[in-house]
Amino acid sequence: MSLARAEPTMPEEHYLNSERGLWSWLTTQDHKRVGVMFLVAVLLMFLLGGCYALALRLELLTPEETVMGRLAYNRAFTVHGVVMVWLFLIPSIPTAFGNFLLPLMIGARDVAFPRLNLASFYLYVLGAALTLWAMLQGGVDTGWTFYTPYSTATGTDVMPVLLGVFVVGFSTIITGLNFITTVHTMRAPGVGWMRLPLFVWAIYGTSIIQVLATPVLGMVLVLVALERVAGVGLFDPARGGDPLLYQHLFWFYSHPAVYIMILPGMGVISEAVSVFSRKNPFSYRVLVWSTVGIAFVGFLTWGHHMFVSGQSTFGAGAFSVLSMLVAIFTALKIFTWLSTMYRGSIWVCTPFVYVLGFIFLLFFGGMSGVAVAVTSADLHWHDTYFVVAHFHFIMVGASLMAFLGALHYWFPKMFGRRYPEGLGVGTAVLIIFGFIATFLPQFLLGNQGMPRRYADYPEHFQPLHVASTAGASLLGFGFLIVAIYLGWALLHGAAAGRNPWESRGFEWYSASPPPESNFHEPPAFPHGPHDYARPGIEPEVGHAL
Ligand code: HEM
Ligand SMILES: [Cu+2]
Repeated sequence: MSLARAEPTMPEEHYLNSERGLWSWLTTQDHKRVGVMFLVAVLLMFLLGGCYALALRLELLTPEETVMGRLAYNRAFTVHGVVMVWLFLIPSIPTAFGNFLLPLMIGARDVAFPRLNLASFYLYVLGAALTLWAMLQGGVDTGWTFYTPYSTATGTDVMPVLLGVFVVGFSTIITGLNFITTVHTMRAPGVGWMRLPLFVWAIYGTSIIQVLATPVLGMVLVLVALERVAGVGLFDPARGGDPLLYQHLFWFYSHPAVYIMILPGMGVISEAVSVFSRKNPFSYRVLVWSTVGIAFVGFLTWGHHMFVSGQSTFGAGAFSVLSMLVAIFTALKIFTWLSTMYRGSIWVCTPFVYVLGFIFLLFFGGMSGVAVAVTSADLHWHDTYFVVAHFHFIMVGASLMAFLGALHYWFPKMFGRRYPEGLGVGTAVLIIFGFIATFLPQFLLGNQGMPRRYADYPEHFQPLHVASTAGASLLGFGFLIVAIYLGWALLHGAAAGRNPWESRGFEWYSASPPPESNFHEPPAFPHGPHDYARPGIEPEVGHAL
């Protein structure tokens, strides 16, 4: 580092201040502003879902009633699941970071359809409002999966939730179409397919799943609604229907949907591993093709949610083997990330701690996935806390780690400021530790036979539940610290400069925060987005503006 280098400064005009006033935000067509609005919205949903999570853990502190009765518990876990899955995890990384970064990362001025992008945000807000309205009406007790025939029979207010999730689905489809079109048509000269940043590949793969799978969800929600209001008899055995038909349709969407939740996170990690090891990815192609592979095979494994539904031995075996295939693609990614780190010059900063958390927890969650994909083992674990632990390891442990990693990695780009690095690293460690304390005991609980979705339990399960609740408190405390220091950094953080991580990624070619038009001059990228090792190219020095 030379002494002559100037302290970074904030650019005078950027997308945050180019136009002022609430109205200019609400009517904006700038993908960056839409991304920031989505970020605020999904963070609010995360806060809400998180409060419910803490309430659930509090109830489970003692074997008998602690803070709520059984009916209230059913409604609380439904709100928690619905909000976390449908309103937080599925939209989070694509809508917030995808919107903000995708055009910057391919050197484009905006997404292909900026107005549609804004419409997608309003559809999301409308859908979320409908869903949450049902809560005010007393809540719903179906769980996030809306299994029939219970969801068509329960007296709680299911209709607004179905409608809300249906509308959010439209938002997802529109965003996916917009991203696919953007990647196909708006890449700057020189940004070929095999030169796309890995995050863009991940968002592209996710968009394809979103566009192909979400309509199935939309249809099944409409069918449940029809069953409720008109009693058409598709799912209700009393009317000659078949509840298994519901489960097939639901999981035909919802298994691919779990990859909507994890693929974008894998994209974040692929970027960050390379930057913070200062190395090219061990194999760019493996990372790309495993993304495509996961997007494809993810459609063929839905039956592993139905091993105990009486499906044929052949069916169960086929779904079991296909599930393992997805695990192989995931393992290829993990192998590639670790090989990228191997002998790299590792820079341990906040996003990198989240990267390590992600890889470890994905590995653990993935292995437990392989375990539950073994049909005979799943007979024992199905509908127990073992499954709860499995999907939380992946959805919270991995997807959420990636979300937090993305937030810390791109915060300087989005807002032009830095947060306190030491506090960031310390809190990341605390969060990972809190996470493990929360969910590791749940594997043991499940294995001992603790069923999911029960408010009360036999006394001998209590010690493990207490451990889990204690972990959840740590986790909640960790998020609170993150909220505080990021909020502080937003207003008072030091200027970050254009490229504080000295990344080769294309998004760092623009100022931080970027100008309204993304780049001051039409971008020409002299190297690939992960070219750290090519001789003759010095790492970008990005401290000055
Ligand atoms: C990588 C991302 C993954 C995510 C986000 C994920 C998520 C989930 C979720 C949400 C559930 C529970 C659904 C419910 O009933 O509420 C679940 C269950 C299950 N997962 Fe995963 N999973 C992932 C990976 C895997 C892998 C790699 C496998 C197999 C190799 C797998 C196998 C299973 C099986 C068999 C079940 C059903 C268990 C049961 O209900 O008895 N998962 N997963
Ligand atoms: Cu699945």
